[in-house]
Amino acid sequence: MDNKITLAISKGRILKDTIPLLEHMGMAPLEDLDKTRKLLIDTQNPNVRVVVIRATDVPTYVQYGAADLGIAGKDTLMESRGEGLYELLDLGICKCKLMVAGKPELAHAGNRLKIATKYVRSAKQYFAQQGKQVEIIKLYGSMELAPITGLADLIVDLVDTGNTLRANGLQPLEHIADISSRLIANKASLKVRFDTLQGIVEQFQDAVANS
Ligand code: PRT
Ligand code: MG
Repeated sequence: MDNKITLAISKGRILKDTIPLLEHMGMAPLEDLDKTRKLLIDTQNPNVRVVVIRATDVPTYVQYGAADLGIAGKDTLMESRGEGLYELLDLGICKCKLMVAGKPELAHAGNRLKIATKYVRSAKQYFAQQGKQVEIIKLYGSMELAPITGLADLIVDLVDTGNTLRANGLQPLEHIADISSRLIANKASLKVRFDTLQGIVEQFQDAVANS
């Protein structure tokens, strides 16, 4: 491995909203990320390259130091243990809310509520704080289907416009957390390469404020 700084970014909407920031910073990827099959991509900054990976893998790459920096949703970070990494900056992109949603009439069912979610850790923590005993059912997608089919009483999912919920006859019920994407760093990298990483963090700050 050479001595470049590696920035891990998750595919999909976070990548899409990160590109303008990278362009502002003179750190745009040198290949069209929609077309290339490469996973390790050089940028306009000769000292920085990016890896584009699944959202849930970003904290893992950064935690183990395979990437020095990463960009991940707060939702993803709340699900990871967060060991070995620092959250440095709120990038203010990909904003949404983590919410309890469902049909209001099922929200207070007398028996132990069944909650379908991809956010097991956040859901457990939230309902424990509420003093509610719930059964968590782990899903990997299409949470909205669970209350409709009777798999669960409620869901915990990300909500932006609320259109997806409405289209499926569901409503946002309780707010758990405000979500946006964060710049994270490997703790050891930050110590060893402080000046270089600090410079990149300042560039991100400037891009967030001015792009
Ligand atoms: O496929 P994969 O599981 O990897 O991810 P994904 O397809 O759910 O989304 P991706 O990878 O493009 O981006 C995921 C990240 O974007 C999340 O971790 C959040 O930090 C952020 N983000 C911001 C969102 C949303 N807004 C969002 N609205 N991620 C997902 N959604 C989904 C939500 O799950 C629901 O299905 O959009 C739907 C709700 O949107 P509205 O506008 O109908 O309310
Ligand atoms: Mg997806």
